[in-house]
Amino acid sequence: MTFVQKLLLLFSLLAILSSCEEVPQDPTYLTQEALIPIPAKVTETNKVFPIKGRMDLFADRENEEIKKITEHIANQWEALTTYKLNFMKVGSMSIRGISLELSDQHQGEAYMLNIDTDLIRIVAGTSEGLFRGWQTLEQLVRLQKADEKGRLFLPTGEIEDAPNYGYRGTMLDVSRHFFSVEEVKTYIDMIAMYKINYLHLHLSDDQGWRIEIKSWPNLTTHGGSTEVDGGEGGFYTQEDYQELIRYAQARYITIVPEIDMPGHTNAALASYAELNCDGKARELYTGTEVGFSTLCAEKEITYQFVDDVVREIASITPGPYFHIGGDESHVTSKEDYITFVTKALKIVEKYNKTPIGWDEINQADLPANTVAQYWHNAENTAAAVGKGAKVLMSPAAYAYLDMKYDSTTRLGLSWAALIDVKRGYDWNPDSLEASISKEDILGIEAPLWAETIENLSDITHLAFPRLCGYAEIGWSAASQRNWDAYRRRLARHGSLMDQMEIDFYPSPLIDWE
Ligand code: TNX
Repeated sequence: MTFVQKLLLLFSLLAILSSCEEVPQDPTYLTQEALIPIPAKVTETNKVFPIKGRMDLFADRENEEIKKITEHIANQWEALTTYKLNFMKVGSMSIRGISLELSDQHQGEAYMLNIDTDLIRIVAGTSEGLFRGWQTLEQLVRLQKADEKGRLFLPTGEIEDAPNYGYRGTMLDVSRHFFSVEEVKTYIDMIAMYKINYLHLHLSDDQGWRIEIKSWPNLTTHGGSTEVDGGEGGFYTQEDYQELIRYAQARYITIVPEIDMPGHTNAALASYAELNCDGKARELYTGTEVGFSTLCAEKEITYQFVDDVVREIASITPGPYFHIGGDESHVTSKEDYITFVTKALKIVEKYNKTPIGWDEINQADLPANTVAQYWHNAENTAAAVGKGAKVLMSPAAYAYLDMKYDSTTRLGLSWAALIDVKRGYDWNPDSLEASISKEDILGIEAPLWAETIENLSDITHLAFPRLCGYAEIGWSAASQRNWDAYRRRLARHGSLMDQMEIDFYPSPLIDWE
């Protein structure tokens, strides 16, 4: 042993001795923690891990992905506990800490989180899995209350966890009302707490075009200049969009861009006269009707336009998906619709993205890996499955975040249903429709349309707490889900949402703590 090693050993021993101060004698119960989504398996060892003072974070920081995770964890840990974490190599000597370990025992997002009295281990097969384990640990820390002496402890035990579906998403409509980069970032932090891993941005609609397209600049300068009720609108530059992508990526959330076509295109039709069959530019629109606009399926320029838009967005989108919309094209003839959607899907493929469309796209020829997003028509969806498509479950009557909770809700719409917190939680994507079975389902997505919402607090009032339930449907197996138990866990998330400044709807169905 070298002199330095001896010295280190001495320091460690001294630190261990000094840390032998009292810890609570009462047993702890990791199995009783109100985690959402509920993990696959929890076992408890009834001791405590004290959150205090100097702690180390062991990880292989030569791995770039893991290095980014360690920085994220260190920032969050300090914000939550006021304590700093020291970065250390895996296996180095230490007193107390958190270690991140890769192991081929796990795959994808699966992870193991073991909390012992002086070491917390997160083990996963991928960096994504390590991050999911951290998200569970973060939530556990947030759920703890300090004791009379102001001390914080974590309950010890082990969590083995893996997701039910690989796609657990939410959609934000930034077209009907525009939301700033800062607002979307804050929302990303909130949805990350519940292991949501896809954020679908509805970037264009009749009321506004929200993403810069360099080859068609009027789309944003003119088409992005207003919103529902005539507010000033706005748009993301390509840099803004990439900043959102990076911010989401650091939380292991993938952005899915949507350009809604051939209907829901008034903002584009107002910006470029040549996209209209009659060659006349439309007026900008600030109402909330749907189904009155269409791109001109017969014109060559239309497909040049689609090609440019898809090419520019695809080139700055690292995620695998591109959403072409395709809903409610009530003024497009069926023949034109099929022509248009078939061509648009091919263009998405040409730029190496997997196409997603609302369930109406079943009418077109679908490339083999297409995703049909089920929102209102199960037959359409089943027909798409018959053509080889996978399904994203967004049934409006259960999963639309823009539906009112009850008839007194100030914000939101009610055309599909009133969706209280129980209705939003208590359904099963695998058995909702006889014609859609589990093996066809890619995952679940809860869309938030923005006709009635104008700011972050409006967003969170409709999204929370229902999104916590959709996150659990997406992550936890059906056998783990139970309304009564969920209701009690959710009650403990009131203070967690307060902590995160989530202005949620305090549903009377929950006995908030
Ligand atoms: C239907 S859902 C729409 C949207 C509206 C929404 C309002 C879907 C694919 N289309 O254009 O915003 O209802 O709830």
